[in-house]
Order: sequence, then C-alpha cells, then structure tokens
Amino acid sequence: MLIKTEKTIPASEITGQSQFLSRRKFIWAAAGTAAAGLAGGLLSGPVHAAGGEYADVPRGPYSAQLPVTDFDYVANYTNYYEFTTNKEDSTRLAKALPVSPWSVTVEGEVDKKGVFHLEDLLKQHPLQERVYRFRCVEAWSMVVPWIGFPLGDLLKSLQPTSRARYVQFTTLYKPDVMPGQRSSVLDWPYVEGLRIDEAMHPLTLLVTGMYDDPLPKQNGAPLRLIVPWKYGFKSIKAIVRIRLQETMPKTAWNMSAPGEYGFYANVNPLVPHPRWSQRTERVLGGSIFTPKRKTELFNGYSEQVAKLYAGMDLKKYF
Ligand SMILES: Nc1nc2c(c(=O)[nH]1)N[C@H]1C(S)=C(S)[C@@H](COP(=O)(O)O)O[C@H]1N2
Ligand SMILES: [Mo]
Repeated sequence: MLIKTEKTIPASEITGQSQFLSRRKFIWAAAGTAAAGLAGGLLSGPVHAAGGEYADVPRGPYSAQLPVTDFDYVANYTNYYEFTTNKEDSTRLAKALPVSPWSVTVEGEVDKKGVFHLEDLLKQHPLQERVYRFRCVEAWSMVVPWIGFPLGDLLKSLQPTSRARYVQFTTLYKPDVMPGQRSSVLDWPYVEGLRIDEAMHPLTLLVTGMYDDPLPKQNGAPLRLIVPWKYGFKSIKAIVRIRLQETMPKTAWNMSAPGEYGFYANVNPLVPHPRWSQRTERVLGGSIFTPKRKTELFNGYSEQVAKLYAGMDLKKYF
C-alpha cells in the first residue's frame, strides 16, 4: 500500500524538481538579490531551516504520495480573516498574536468538561506527522506535512455522552490584536463544526506544527484543525473552545453565505461553487505553465471516508 510509516524518506524524494528550483529562488530572495524584486511580495518570507523542533516526530499513516509544497508558499499564502483578507499580509500581522500559554475550554456533552492547558493535552497525545493534500474552496491546493494527533483520541479521553452528535470549534476572539475582527467580514468569533463520526475519523487531526516546526502563527498556531477531505475553511485556526452537542452547530462561512458554503463542505468536483467550477485546482507553488490538477472526490480520501456519507445526496448536503 501507499502508506509509509517511518519518516525516512528524504526531502529530495518527496519534493519535486520544480519545488527544488523554487526553493533556490526563495534563498536568493532572502539574500536580497534581484530575484526578490522579480519574485514579488510572496517571496519575502523567511527561508525555512531544516532540523526543527519536531524533526524526530514519527510519520503516521495516510501520507499523500505527491510532491510536498514548498514551505515558503504554505507559510506566506494564507487565509486568516481575523487578520486580513490579503493572503500575503497575515504573516506580518499575525506576529502580534500571543500563543503561549494557551488553553482550550471543553464543554457540552462530555463527562470531562473543563479548561485544559495545551501543554497538558500535548503530554497525553504523542505527535505524528501526516502529509496531507489540502484543497481550498477557492480552487487552489497544496500538500503539507502537518504535525499533530488525531482529534478522536482527545474526544475519546473526554468521554462524550450518548447525546454528543456534533462538535463545534471556536477560534480565539481578540479584536485588539486581530484587526479583521474589528470589521464585519465574518461574524466573530470564527466557528466550525463536524459530525461526531467525522470528528472521530482517524484522518481528522488537531495540528500544532508543520514542516518539522511548531505552526507559524499565520497558519493557525498554536492549535488548529485539519480535515483533509473537506474544503480548507473547515480547518479552523487558533482553537480555544471545543463543544460537543446534540444539534448541528453554526459555522462561520455557512452563516455568511449559506448558498455558497454548506456544513459538510466535502471536496467534490461535481458540485460547483455557485460562482465557479470545482473540477480542477491550481497547485500552489507551480508556475503559470503548471497544468491544473483534477480535483478528486473527497480530495482523494474516498477510500477512507466515502462510507461516512453512504446514501446521502452530496448535492443537497454540500
Ligand atoms: N479562524 C480561522 N480559521 C481559518 C480561516 C480563517 O480565516 N480564520 N481560513 C480558512 C481557510 S478559507 C483556509 S483555505 C485555511 C487556510 O489554511 P492556511 O492558511 O494554513 O493554508 O484555513 C481555514 N481556517
Ligand atoms: Mo479556503
């Protein structure tokens, strides 16, 4: 099978030729050569150093056998509306966010409600690396080596009651450091949700790092969700609250545009967004000559998750 369990694959094997070339471009950019001017704002981020704090974290299952997107793109092309709607500005703006200490409030239909320090949660749940495809609803995609642990492991330890049918997640609300929260671009705080079986699925991760290092702030530090078969907006950043409940929770994008963003948001090339097709995706880090990639049902994770939706009309429950 296509599962590698140990982190022994050198970067040269999983990183394609074009990624290596673009990496070299980034190094020039950081050195302040003419390449920086040519390459534009996207290239002004820091060069990622190998051998980070999480370098020894073992690789877990389900790794995508695709070239990993260059760190510099993943870290400097981000959606984080609490800071800005400009993908290239959140790197700078998110620097002001305090991420330590951090705690997560657990409430609702669980036996073990309470406020948990992130450090304590991390002591109980060993980290692993998962190289996942990631598909934004805006029709671009990337492949990212996340570091985290299965959300299901945490939920089991919290002992959900028999009434726990959904999970809601809430992002930090801190308008003094999150300028986007002083505007009405979304209803704050950002909220997201999953059905309990989706939340318990072994692909669903709570993530604290990427590329062998703790998460950059603009990518959702210190704790975010990653649900690789759903559109990126489900993968909520800077989580401060997890609530188990009987009813389907509200979600930020669904409240903002219910006809465009459903609760399920499963990646599906056959269900177009009302304003654009979802059949193909632009691969982040490519050039204008890089062909678009065909978008796959459930973002390529059908084998693992299609059974969760057996008998459901995926056009109706989009
Ligand atoms: N709190 C919060 N979470 C969020 C967002 C956001 O604006 N705020 N954007 C979402 C969207 S649209 C996407 S595509 C992903 C982007 O993750 P990345 O910036 O790490 O690539 O984060 C999601 N999580
Ligand atoms: Mo997105």
